[in-house]
Amino acid sequence: SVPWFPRKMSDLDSFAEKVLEMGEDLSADHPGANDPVYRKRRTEIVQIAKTYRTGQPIPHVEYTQQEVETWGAVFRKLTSMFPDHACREHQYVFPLLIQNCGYNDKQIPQLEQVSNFLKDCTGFTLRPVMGLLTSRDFLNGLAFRVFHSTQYVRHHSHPLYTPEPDVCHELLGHVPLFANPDFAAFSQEIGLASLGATDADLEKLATIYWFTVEFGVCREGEKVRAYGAGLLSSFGELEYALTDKPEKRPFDPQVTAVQKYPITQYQPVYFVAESFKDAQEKIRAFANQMERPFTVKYDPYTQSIEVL
Ligand code: H2B
Ligand code: FE
Repeated sequence: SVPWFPRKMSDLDSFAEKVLEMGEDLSADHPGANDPVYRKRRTEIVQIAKTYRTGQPIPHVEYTQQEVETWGAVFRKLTSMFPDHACREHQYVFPLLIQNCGYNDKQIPQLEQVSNFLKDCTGFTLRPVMGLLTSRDFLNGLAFRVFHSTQYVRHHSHPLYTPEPDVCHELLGHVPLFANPDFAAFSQEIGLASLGATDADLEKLATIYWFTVEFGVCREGEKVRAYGAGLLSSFGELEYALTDKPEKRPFDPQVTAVQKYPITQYQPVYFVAESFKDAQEKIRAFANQMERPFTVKYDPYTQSIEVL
């Protein structure tokens, strides 16, 4: 039988409290695990995601001075590297985020303002999330051009490190690319393929997501540049990924989907996309050969999925 999947955007409301970990609890090796003040603050911020429902504006978070300083350290470090490491689409959008969304090192941009900006660019919106969702729920959101975004900040003891997504990773790594029409279409294509997919196919799509949206690199003439958010939000791996040390293979969904990867070390292999349009077409072809007894189409007027 076909796994349940959301048919309309408001069906995503059912994921709100279904977090895997780090929603209200932190795993033992998290830098903030033994800091009660940090944990209390996390609990406070994730209440927004817990009670958020489709169509509502995302409530404002009044970030503390300590949180803003952590963001500032990440912002300064990464923005110094973007000119030589980020793909051209990221570099095109970044100044627009500075102008329109209050991106700078003195304040943390608010998800609501960023979401409205993305909506104008590509129809993507952000939705606050308590922590990690299952791969299925997370990818299903992309079918609606909805990106689940954390709103809390990593622990201040390690400003340049986080074992999980935080608002710095979302805003500096993911958001700029979702403003690009080709990248938005590519991301939605992965989301559409995930709707009602078998567990085996879902695993493959999650791996493809990992090697593209998180750790993807793309060709720019002679050079290779980063477009994956995991790279764009990690100064160490961003530097390393573009050297000759790791292997670079051409992006090919059939091959990429079964590549093994470590999650706590730098990647030994990266996949190079020729363009987001080319990558989207390849995902569509991949989806067509999946075992799924129907096809899906997104209707942007009703924000719902047609099943054919
Ligand atoms: N959940 C959240 N909240 N953010 C993510 O970036 C994320 C997730 N990534 N769940 C998913 C899993 C990813 O690792 C793939 C699709 O499994
Ligand atoms: Fe991410």
